[in-house]
Amino acid sequence: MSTATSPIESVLVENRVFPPPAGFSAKAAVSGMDQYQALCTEAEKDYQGYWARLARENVVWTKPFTQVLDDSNAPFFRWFADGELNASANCLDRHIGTPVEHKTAIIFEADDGQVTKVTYRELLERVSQFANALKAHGVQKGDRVLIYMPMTIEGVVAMQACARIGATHSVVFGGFSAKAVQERIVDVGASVVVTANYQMRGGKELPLKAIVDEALALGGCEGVRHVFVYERTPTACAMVAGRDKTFGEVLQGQSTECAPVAVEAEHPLFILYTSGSTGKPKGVQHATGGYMLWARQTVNWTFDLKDSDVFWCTADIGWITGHTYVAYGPLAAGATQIVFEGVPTYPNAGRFWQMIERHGCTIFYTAPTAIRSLIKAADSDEKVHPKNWNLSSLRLLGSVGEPINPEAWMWYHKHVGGERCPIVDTFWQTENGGHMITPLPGATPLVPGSCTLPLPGIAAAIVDEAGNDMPDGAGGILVVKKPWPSMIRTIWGDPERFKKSYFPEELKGYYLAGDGAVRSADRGYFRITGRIDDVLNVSGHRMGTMEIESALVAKTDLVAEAAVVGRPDDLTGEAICAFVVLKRGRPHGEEAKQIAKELRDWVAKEIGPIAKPKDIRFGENLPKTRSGKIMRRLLRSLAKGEAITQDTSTLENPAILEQLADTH
Ligand code: 6R9
Repeated sequence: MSTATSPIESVLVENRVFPPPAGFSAKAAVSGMDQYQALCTEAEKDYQGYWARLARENVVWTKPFTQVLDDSNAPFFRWFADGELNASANCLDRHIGTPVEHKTAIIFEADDGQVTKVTYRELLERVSQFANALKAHGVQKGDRVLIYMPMTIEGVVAMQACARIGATHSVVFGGFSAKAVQERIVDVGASVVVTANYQMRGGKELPLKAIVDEALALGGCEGVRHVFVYERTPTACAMVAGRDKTFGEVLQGQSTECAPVAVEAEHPLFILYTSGSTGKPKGVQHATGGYMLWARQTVNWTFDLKDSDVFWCTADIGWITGHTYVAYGPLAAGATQIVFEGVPTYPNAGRFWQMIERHGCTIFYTAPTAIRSLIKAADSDEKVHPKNWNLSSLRLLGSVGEPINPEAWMWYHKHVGGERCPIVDTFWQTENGGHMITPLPGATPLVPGSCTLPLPGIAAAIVDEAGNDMPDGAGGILVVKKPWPSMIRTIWGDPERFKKSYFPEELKGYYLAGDGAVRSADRGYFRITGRIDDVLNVSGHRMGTMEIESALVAKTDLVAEAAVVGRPDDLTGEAICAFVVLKRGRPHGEEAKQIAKELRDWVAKEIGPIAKPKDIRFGENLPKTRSGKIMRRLLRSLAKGEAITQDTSTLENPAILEQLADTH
């Protein structure tokens, strides 16, 4: 572990401040800093009492809890452990008999612009029917179901249906490869896979079921008894008799009523894989009770959700943001939300703005990488500039996934938010379950590029490598000092790795986020400075450098050695740069180009297109110390195209630096 935060960075002070609009504050869930402070004080004075209150207010318990935090086996914390609930009932059944029952739950817009709407009542019926289909195929409480679906109502239905019967879902993003799907099926021990024949993205029909077939053929997947296939398009796909069934087949004759199964608060609601600095992706396990508490509470606080809102989170259900702020939080809060199948640039880069106008979206939550690419598109083509659409329905904007640069923040504020919408820059992670550090739109004065302050009860702090607090203005390691209800419970099947990755001994038992951060000297606002481990953030997606290196060296006929680093990229935040030593010697010119392409395609096949290196450089060797350690700092400088100023005296073979600087 190393602290990447240099003191020089903290000199970049952003001093524009945007106080919450008065009209917004007057009606907001948290209407000023006094109220925010009062909540923080409540949490400080009686930590358990505070969380118990929120758990009672936000969650419908079938059996009330009497215990709050159990830290007897730290860091394997348990929350509300003797309470029972059902997550799907917390999203659907709770609204039955209230005015929300017949309210639109989901406005689905397909890739081609077709719109389908479902009410809460209809969603409950579809979820129940799907839950019955799972039960009829032997799925029981505690079984794992792997979901590999496009953004659709059916994807949300599949997740909710698992939750309804106490099965643990593991959603895999539709952009991951067969190999990645297989690894997750094996690790999680799935008995059923839910997928679609195809997915529609940007006017193209892309196979999903064929990738599942390929994954299952890779071996180790004997536990998979059934594959349910949603027929997204009329095009046929191969079906294995006995194993594979269409949604039509499995839903046939199933009742639209299914009693939700009450589970213990600690029962694993889902396992979601994410990249770490070492080894294979980790299965982050979340617990039902604490997660549901925070999913609903943060929708109410951070997004200030009102009954009249039309909420839109653009994240895919394959990521944590799509779990908490598409599949669970907005439903638990009774929101009307937009679910979008397609991509922001199809049929043109005005799609998001057009959809906001069309559906009267009031709260819009997206990633900086999307904003940056739409800025670029609008700059080069006036016709897709947001000014061409009526965006007056918007009242709040959000950002997630990576730091938002102040320029992008200002554009978002001006051209999308019409200078009237607060922007909530929400910092959090797969492991956190929900927002951690974020402005409250009716309370917090905003500073572009800063995620501002921790939510009440979240003990975020910045420390040095021994866990000592750092003064404001000095950078350090971001930690959370106290457990909180929606935190990761363990890494599925690997409790030791969980302990080592998140609670390293030298940090006094604090949760290690893996990011560097700095607090401003004037307001104590947090600014995230990026990962301090070997995890890259490319377009808001987490990628482990080791994962990509392993994929490259798995091309055993070609690659002898590989090292991967990130370099800053205007559009994607970070870009992947790979340094490769071939078995056959260093290639030049056309041959180098051709092999680089071959390696990129290979990585796409091993992991997924999002892991493709942007840059591939070839050398006869990698820069190593005499003891054989790869000097990654040098590689980072080379990737950026910087002159090497570091001490290279320990370098075994300085001549290779020149080779690796060459982008062919
Ligand atoms: C929700 C999500 C987590 C990593 C995290 C950090 C980066 C997320 C951010 C942010 C700065 C923000 N990150 N939100 N950095 N400002 N508002 O993205 O989860 O996919 O697990 O990624 O993303 O580096 O550690 P996940």
